[in-house]
Amino acid sequence: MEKLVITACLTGAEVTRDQQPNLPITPDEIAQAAYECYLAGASMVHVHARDKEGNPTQDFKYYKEIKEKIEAKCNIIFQPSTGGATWHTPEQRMQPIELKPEMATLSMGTCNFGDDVFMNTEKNIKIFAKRMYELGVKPELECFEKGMVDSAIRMVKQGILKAPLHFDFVLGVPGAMGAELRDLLYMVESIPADSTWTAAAVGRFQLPINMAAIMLGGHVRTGFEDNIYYKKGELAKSNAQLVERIAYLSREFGREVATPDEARVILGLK
Ligand code: KMH
Ligand code: ZN
Repeated sequence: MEKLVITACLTGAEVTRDQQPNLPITPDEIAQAAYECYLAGASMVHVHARDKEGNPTQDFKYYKEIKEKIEAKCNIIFQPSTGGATWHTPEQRMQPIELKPEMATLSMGTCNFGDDVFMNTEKNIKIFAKRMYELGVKPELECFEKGMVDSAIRMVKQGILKAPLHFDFVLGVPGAMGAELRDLLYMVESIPADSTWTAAAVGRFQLPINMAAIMLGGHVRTGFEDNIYYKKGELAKSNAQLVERIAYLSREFGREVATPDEARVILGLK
């Protein structure tokens, strides 16, 4: 089976230090966490920036600083968020694309997100996608619902997205698709055959969905953005601890873990 690409989602926009005392927040902390995840077997980091007060920010300058600090330590793939927090404007959310990262997230539709609405109109998805392709950034298509997969397929036909696609199924968000095995299978069976895909799931669903992805030939996203626990009632010590477990389990199943350069080939990055 193809080697496993592990993405570490280090910080997210929603988790707080009160919930997870080891959450990386400053650019230095995020770069150090990225490096530890790289050593543990991650080949990509999904990054959300925080400002000096620890609040989510999409400000270009924070992403630039984080990118440079990570690149000074290792060659892990830097994948900034364009999702930001639910209250960020599309203009704010787009800023990290200007750094020309190899990949950035592109959320493929609107859904409820806890008590909030995560707004992604078709018009804005197209604006985000256009700018990404202009700058040579491959989108990772964040799909919180099956309808978002269908939108991606439609947008390939419209010439807005370019195959081969790379999907990230984010399951178990309250207000969107669940995170049972059948939910993942439905997503996997719905994408074009030449696509690559990663599976992420929220809270207690993270590990079982990650395990299923390893066995199904997909790739894995783990980290504090989606889940702060190592197991029930026990907070994880670090993002790297979660990555280490995935790398170990994958190897136990006979599936080697990709280096960043191997992941670049698998994901079709330049
Ligand atoms: N924080 C969520 C509202 C992404 O990074 O692209 C959106 C999100 C998706 O995390
Ligand atoms: Zn994110």
